Amino acid sequence: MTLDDFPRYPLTFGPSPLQHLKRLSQHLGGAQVWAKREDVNSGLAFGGNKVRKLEYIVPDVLASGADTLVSIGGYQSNHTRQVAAVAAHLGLKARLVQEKWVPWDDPTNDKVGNILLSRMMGADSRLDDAGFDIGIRDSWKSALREVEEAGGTPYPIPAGASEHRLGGLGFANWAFEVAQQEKEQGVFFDTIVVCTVTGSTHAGMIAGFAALEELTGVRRRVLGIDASATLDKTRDQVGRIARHTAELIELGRDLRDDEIQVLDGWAGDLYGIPVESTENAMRLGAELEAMITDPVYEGKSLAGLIDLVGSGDVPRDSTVLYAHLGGQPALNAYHSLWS
Ligand code: 5PA
Repeated sequence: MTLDDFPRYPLTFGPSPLQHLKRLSQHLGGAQVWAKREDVNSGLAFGGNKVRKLEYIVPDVLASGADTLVSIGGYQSNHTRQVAAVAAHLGLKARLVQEKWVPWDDPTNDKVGNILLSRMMGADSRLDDAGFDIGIRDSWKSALREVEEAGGTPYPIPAGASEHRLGGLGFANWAFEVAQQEKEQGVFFDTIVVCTVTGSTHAGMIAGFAALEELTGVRRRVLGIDASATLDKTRDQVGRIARHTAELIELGRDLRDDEIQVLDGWAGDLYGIPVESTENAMRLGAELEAMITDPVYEGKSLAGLIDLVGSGDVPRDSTVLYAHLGGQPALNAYHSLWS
């Protein structure tokens, strides 16, 4: 099967917009920086990267006859908010496990932003004290069991929809969408910068751009910026999902090590806690471009991009694409950064 053979259930507006960040590019004085805006990709509760992943998972949900999507994330998970949105859109129920992934003291952390939106959309969102881990959790398995015991039919969606057989397809397709937009707009991105935590966004891109390379012979750098602060786990998960997705779309060769690059240096010590470079990047994006990023994910990958462009690691004659994956609703719980 090639990518086109997998059914895709439309949840997005269509191709997400590309935007040349001219003022940021000028400020950095190096490569030209563009963004591809997954933060405005859908009308479903502000969209984001998970909506694209779910486009390839929903056909399997519908075929399974399930009535309840069961998923997991932190209190301010964007992923669980997007699962709640897709459930509402499809007329299904959502049971969400929200763990205490971030030791962030804001008293509104479990009340505003993403979790508020999930509750508004009718999701059964329950708090759990467990800390951050991108792996498969017992709390999620118990939630699946509880739905079953109550007579429901659960459909399991792991954290970030990453450890799902089809989790990488949404962003494998993203690579082809980029190539099409490049043709239409007369631009070429030699470098892609993307935030990575549970891994299937970056992994899908790796598989997709590898498939494009087979067709065109053109190589690009797809740089994942770690925001998990558990680098080994994320690196391992990205590699595994990239190889699995490459196999699924019949790439026909193994991935090279240089195709799987998860870069360290901008996550800080803990997932979900911004550091100085995060706040500076968030400020720069907002003040120069009115491009709003969050302190958990996109602020950290933007910080990575800023340093890579500023240091010349991404050379002056490059055109770099920043994948903006969404995440702004969590900002409500981080108001103290600006007050
Ligand atoms: C998330 C993830 P991956 O998990 O696919 O690596 O994506 C990282 C990422 N940017 C990047 C934003 C805005 C994200 O929300 N969020 C998770 C969540 O629970 O919200 C899966 C962790």
